[in-house]
Amino acid sequence: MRNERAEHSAFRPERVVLASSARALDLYQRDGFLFLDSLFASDEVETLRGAIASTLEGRSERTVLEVDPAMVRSVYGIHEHEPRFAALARHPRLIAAARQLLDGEVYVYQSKLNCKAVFGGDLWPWHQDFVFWQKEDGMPAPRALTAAVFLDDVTETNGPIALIPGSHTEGVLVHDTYGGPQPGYGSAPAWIANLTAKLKYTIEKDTFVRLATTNGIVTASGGAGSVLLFDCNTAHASSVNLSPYPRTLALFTYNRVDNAPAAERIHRPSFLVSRNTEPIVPVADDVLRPTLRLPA
Ligand SMILES: O=C(O)CCC(=O)C(=O)O
Repeated sequence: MRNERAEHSAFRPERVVLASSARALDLYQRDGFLFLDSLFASDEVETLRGAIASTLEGRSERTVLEVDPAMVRSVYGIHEHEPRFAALARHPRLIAAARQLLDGEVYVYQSKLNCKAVFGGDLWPWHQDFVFWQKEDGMPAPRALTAAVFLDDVTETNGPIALIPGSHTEGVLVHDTYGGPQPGYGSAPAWIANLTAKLKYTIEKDTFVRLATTNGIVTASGGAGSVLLFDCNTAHASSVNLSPYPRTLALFTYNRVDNAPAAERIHRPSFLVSRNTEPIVPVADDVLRPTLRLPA
């Protein structure tokens, strides 16, 4: 018997250009994610790509390496340390989408550059994001989403994000908790288990098999400048980078202002959980155009 949902998995996510359209909202509510094709133009992408090398260069507590320490896995807090990423985090095209999909004012909860280095950038196992933010930081409700801005072309072989459509509708899924040591990370703080290929909370295998069998799996590939928005309860993962092409994503998690965790519940550093919960004031739409100066 043919399975309609599984057939869906043969296709990429449906693509729309405007996050504010009624069609976009319907897709997001149905699937738990939305793919915005070429939201940023090539000159805007070039501005952003100009910020990658310096962000990766320095090593600080915000840098997470792969088990192979020659490769950077992620750099956190990019919207607070790099003017071009600060502008992107407040870009009206992202803020309009986040406000529309979350139905309220938003702030940046977390930001990061995820590198997926050539020939080996490591995987992200199947997980949901909300369970981390609920358990680790006390986020009250699943009213957050992540915008992944493609700074490289994302293909089927350089580690695209894979998602299970409709998985967000089941809330927090049955999950496994890994509390053991993080191989390769020595004496790193406990929160490293939220950021590595050996994640603390992963979707339990039978639950994953049931969902993947009934709903299918889609991968979000597309050109640089495209944006994937996904709900904090959408099951997602990514594989290793098998290719000689980098896959760099700038990810911004937007949380609804009225869903900020209580300050006394937050113990992770501010580069993992932003303390500034004021509603974002968007910048000008052309802020990333090369001829313009970025705001201080
Ligand atoms: O960058 C990726 O491939 C996945 C990132 C991810 O799963 C996450 O940030 O929760």
